[in-house]
Parts: sequence; structure tokens; C-alpha cells
Amino acid sequence: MPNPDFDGNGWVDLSDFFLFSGAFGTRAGQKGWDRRFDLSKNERIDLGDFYIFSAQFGTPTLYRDVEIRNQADLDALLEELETINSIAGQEAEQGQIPYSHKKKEFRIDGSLFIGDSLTTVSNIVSLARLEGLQGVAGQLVIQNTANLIGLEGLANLQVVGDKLVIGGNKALASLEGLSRLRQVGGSLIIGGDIGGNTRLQSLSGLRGLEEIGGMLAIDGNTSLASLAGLEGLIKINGQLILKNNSTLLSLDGLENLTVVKGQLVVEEHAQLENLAGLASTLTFLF
Ligand SMILES: [Ca+2]
Ligand SMILES: [Ca+2]
Repeated sequence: MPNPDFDGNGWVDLSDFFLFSGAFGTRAGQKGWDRRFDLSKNERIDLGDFYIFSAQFGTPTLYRDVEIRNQADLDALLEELETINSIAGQEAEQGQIPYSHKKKEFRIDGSLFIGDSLTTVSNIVSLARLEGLQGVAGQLVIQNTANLIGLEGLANLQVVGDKLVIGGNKALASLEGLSRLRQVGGSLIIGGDIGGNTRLQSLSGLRGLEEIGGMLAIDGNTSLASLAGLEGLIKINGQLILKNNSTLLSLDGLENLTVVKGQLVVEEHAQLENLAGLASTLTFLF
């Protein structure tokens, strides 16, 4: 995504608008031209750029990937958000922005990685204070945490633009914190190559999800007894993979799933007696 936070204060605001206005109407090579403002990349600063700018006006956004590998990373992020929010608060107070900044909302226009891909992280216990996070444009990966019990800090997250991976979290019991999530643009992988979430008992936090942009893989979650919580899911644009969830007894929860654009892969499921949870109207397209 183009970055309209021209002055880099974490907030697409009036100061950016003034910078943008100063260059409006110019073409590549002319006096006043500045490539930063050509958000549409057509070598001129025009209305198209203004529309892109306007669409992002008002919500603080981090235009980069965010990695939280330990508590210190989380503290640093929260401190940065405090700064962004105080700027936002001042602008709102001065009436400079048509936006009431009460909820401390913010977005990440990159990926958010929580935990570590190589080692188990033990000092991330809670994601509290990330309540303002509304959307992640790239991937959201929550991996290899030893003591993260819930995802309540993500209670206002509505959109993940790319894949959502939750794997190798040894204490995670519930996904309840994701109850406002309504869109995953890529695959949804719960467990998988990183490792299962061995204490995860329920998917009930995913009730807002209607469509998954890629595959749905649920793999290696050895405490998961059912797929209840996926009742809202209608369409999967990839494979449906169920592997090594040794306590899974039924597919109840998938009864509203109508389209899967890939194969159904069921492996290592001795306890699963039949596929009765799947709707009779379910179509596999591949
Ligand atoms: Ca700005
Ligand atoms: Ca342009």
C-alpha cells in the first residue's frame, strides 16, 4: 500500500495534507514534484492520489512490519502508539480532523509477527493494550509462545489482509479474543508446521468469519474436541486440511460451509467417526 503518512508521525493527518497540497498538480520533473506524493504511481500528482490519501485519512497506521518477539518489543510498540495517540488526541481537540479519536484505534499496513519462528517465547503473557488494533494488511502470525493464554488484546481486530497463522502456542486455550475478525485474505492455519496449539480447546472465537481467502488448515491441536465456532464459515478458497487433532470427534461446526475450492484432506484422525458435520450442499471445486 502507498504510504500517505508523508511526515512519518504515524498518522495520516492535516500536516500530511498540507505537504500534499503543496505538490498538487505537478508532474515528474517539474518544480515542486516529489515522488512521495504520487501514491498512484502515474508520474503526476493528481486527483487519483488525493482519493488514496483521503481513504487513509484519520486512522493512525504503522506502515511497516511489526515484530513482537518479547515483552520489551511489546512495550516499545505500546510506547510508540502512545506518541501517535497523543498527536491524534491533540489534532482531534483542535478540530483539525473530522474524527473522534476516542478508541485509540490503529492499523498495521504490514505484517504483525508475535512470538518467534525459531525459539519458544515465555515472557509474552498477554496482548492487552493492543485493543486499538483494527486491521493488519499483511500476515498475522502468532507462534511459539509458552505462556500466552488468550488473545483478548485483539478484541477489535476485524481484518487480516493476508494469512493468519496461530501455531506452537503451548498455553493458548481459546481464540475468543478474535470474535470481531470477519475477514482473512489468505490462508488460516491453526497449528501446522510450526506445531499445534496443544491446549487449544475451542475455535469459538472465530464465529465472525464467513470466508477464508486461502486454505483452512487445522493441524496438531491435540486438545481440540470440536470445530464449533466455525458456524459462520461459508467459503474456503483453498484446501480444507484436518490433521493430527487427536481429540477431534466430529466436524460439527462446518455445517454452513458451502464451497471449498480445493481438496478435503483428513489425516491421522482415528477418533473421527464420519464426516457427518459437513453440509449435504457442500461443493468442492478444484
Ligand atoms: Ca502524518
Ligand atoms: Ca498520481
